[in-house]
Amino acid sequence: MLRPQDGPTRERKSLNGLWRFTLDPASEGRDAGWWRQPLREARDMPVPASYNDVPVDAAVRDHVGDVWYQTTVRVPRGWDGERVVLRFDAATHRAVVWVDDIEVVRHEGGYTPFEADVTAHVRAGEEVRITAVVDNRLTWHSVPPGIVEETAAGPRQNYFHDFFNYAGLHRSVWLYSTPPSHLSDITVVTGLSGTSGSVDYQVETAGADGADVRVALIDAEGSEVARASGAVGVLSVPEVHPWRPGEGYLYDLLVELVDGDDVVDAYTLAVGIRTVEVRGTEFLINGNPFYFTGFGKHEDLPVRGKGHDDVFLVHDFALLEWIGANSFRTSHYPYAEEVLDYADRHGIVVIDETAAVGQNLGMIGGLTGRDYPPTFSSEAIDDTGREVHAQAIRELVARDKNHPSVVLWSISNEPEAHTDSAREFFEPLFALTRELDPTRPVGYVNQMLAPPDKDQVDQYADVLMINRYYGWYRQTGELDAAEPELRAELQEWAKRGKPIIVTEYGADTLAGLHSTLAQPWTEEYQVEFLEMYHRVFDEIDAVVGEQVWNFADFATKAGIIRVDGNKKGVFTRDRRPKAAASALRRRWRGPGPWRTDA
Ligand code: BDP
Repeated sequence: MLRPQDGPTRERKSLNGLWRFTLDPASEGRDAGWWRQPLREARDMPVPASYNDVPVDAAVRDHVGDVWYQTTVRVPRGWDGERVVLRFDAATHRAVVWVDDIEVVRHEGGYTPFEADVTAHVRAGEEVRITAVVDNRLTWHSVPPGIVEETAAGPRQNYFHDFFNYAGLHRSVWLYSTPPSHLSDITVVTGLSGTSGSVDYQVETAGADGADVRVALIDAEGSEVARASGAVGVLSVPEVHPWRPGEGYLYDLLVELVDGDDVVDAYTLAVGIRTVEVRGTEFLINGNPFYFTGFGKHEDLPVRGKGHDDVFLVHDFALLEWIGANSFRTSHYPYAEEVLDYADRHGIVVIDETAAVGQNLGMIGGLTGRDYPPTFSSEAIDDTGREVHAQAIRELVARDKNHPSVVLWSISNEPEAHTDSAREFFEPLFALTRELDPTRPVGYVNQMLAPPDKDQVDQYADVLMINRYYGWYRQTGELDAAEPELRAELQEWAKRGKPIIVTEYGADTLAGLHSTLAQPWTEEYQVEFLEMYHRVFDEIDAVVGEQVWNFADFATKAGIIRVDGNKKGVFTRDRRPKAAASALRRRWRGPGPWRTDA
């Protein structure tokens, strides 16, 4: 699926702004056909944003079930004869969309785009009503999973991950045009050999019998460096300027669908020429060992929740640069495509994660004292759940396959991994990911209950991604006791002969809380905690990355171990640095393996 783009043959119109919005607490709207008329008793709701925190209303914040969004849009006069597409960059967690009275698309999964060809339902110059019902319920058949529980006070959403279940239209909505004969997908795979580069490309078209494809590669200075024709081919780039961490050099691949001398459709794709490879315990980018520094992040902001925001996009990347981070993980779901574009342009390396998080009922049962069924079983995440997970992987790879910044797929965060059923669940998902993208390594993020002697899933992973909390959830406040435990476990993992990225380590820290003897929750403790981990990482060659949990404080559901959310941020939720920020900056901007040019 190609993103909407303005170009010589295509136009797009943003539907962002204030939509009409209403809750559907009694789940009446689908039966009553609420899409057929203007929503009754509706209020204004900005798009993109999570709806939860925008009105000051507990019924909205804690709503479980359907909400309805509606707007009208006038199709541009000039689009007569064009193909018209309605696209949602995301609707969390699932949606059905109508244009006037006609259902045009439905989609499962809160963090990947979907679209509908609405040409037959619109007329250039005329207005249409667009209605979307968005359902925030999490079930055993959603990614991530959850359970809706009926209580005397109404339905309650129970879920097993540690961030607030924000929902709504989190990303942009577009109406866009393409010619009826059009380019429908482009895939590139890049290579490097000495001073030359290559771009293997594959172009899909629709309704374009008899038309030809031609492509040209343009460098950042605007000069054409290679051209070819045919829907599949290879472009050779002598004296290539590679994309590399720290320098997001991009070429433009101009793809044209031509009929004789006529350009029927054109699309420009940014291409970074780089390679990724795992060799022994090394993670190589462009053949050079790469050491990941940075964070697990969240899409999380005051008021807008998970709504994409360009101001914080630019600000967060500025903070990454300030602190010397070269990478982040899209914990725990695919981020807005604007984020990946920015990472491409700025040479920031991305571990790209599906929304599979909280697939670990044994752990949750242990924490809550509740009895849950086995995670991967007919009573919880079953074959249907696995197919939903597989589809989430397909949509992630389809969306992000061309981003040079994406170097590693993470197919699940902290799932149960020590059981036979976990092994059986994940084996085909790893195989699927590799089949979809043979060019990038694949991994999953390991949790404490599946140490090296118990993990049954790590055998499928190219890279070991490990989250550990010695000194926080275990040996709380006892860094001297935590350090040997951490060292011993990492040394065990290192024997696997694969690269290790510690994808989470961190301590909740209340900004402004200080103590002379480092105590948990103080800024001093966070600094000493990180320093302890770094001491251990520096001793173990197989550790090729450190991503602190978390970049910034973030919202969670209420809980007795959360004070106004998770406070493991190195920055507060409004992006002020805690003491750990300067400590990390000293390390990551100082000498170390992360400074090697990849
Ligand atoms: C890990 C999870 C992450 C949590 C973190 C924590 O991967 O989502 O927020 O722990 O407890 O288990 O802070």
